[in-house]
Amino acid sequence: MSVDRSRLHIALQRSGRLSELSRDLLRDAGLRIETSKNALTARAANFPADLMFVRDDDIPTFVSDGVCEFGIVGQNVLHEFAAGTSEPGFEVLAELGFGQCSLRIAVPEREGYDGPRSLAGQRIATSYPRLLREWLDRKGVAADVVEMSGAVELAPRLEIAQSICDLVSTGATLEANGLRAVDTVLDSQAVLIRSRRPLDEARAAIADQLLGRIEGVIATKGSKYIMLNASSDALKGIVALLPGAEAPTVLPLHGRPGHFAVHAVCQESVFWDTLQKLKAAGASAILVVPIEKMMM
Ligand code: PRT
Ligand code: ZN
Repeated sequence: MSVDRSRLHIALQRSGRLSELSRDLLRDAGLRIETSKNALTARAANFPADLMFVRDDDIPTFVSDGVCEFGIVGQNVLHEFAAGTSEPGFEVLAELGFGQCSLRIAVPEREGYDGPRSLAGQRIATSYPRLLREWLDRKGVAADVVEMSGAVELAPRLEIAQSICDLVSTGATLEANGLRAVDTVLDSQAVLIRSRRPLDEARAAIADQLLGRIEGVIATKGSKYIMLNASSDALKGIVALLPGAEAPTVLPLHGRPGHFAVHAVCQESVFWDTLQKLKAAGASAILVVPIEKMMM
């Protein structure tokens, strides 16, 4: 596969928990991506970028080596990779708000746990040996790390280890295996990373464009546009109630002296109880609308 150096290259997980959400993010950023089921690469039809579909574990290497300028990967995979390198060849640009999970220590349900020192002298099975080792060192605990590439939660039952360190989201897998989470090594979500290798001017401009769009998508997801009417004496209290709104626009209402329309972008969700508080503070005709696109 030859790499076209006039285009950007973005490494995404080929198939797994992050695949669809990563593609959705790029689609929301306006990239038209047409893929066939088993394709290893895809071209954005309307933007100078190619996607490379790889195993998530390979994404930090691809980006560090400059094979791909951008990548989307879980912090768990990224930090495990970085723990083994002196100077990682990537930088983290944004947290993406999906793929949330935690790397947790879990012990058999009936075992007691009195903090990290309870693990001293144990064998702990994990697919994240470097992160676990760093955490144990930070806690000053001497324990054996047993590396497994999968099915870590079976280790205590198979007597390969006494406890485990594995990713957890709902906790159902731990429960099904008679384990309980007792400590957290890392909280994780998907992040956008960028290679530290310098780009020529033309591609640096494309990279900035892509980044601006992705930042816009992230900002849009958590934001709402809110409109309401208020009298001048209620204005101050109402503006203070608007969640995450900076500098709202206040416009006089035609034909209603002393009354104003307030428009604001709220950088947080607007819940029903906020609307009730706004109403109680004197707001009327309250409208909350989704934002489709945003560029800061
Ligand atoms: O083939 P490839 O190497 O690309 O994929 P993979 O099998 O290594 O990864 P994949 O697709 O399972 O996960 C990709 C990324 O999703 C991970 O690196 C995390 O960043 C993130 N993620 C989010 C998770 C989970 N949630 C998660 N629950 N990754 C794994 N799990 C596992 C967990 O370890 C448990 O065994 O899913 C199982 C179910 O979890 P519970 O707690 O909901 O029962
Ligand atoms: Zn993987």
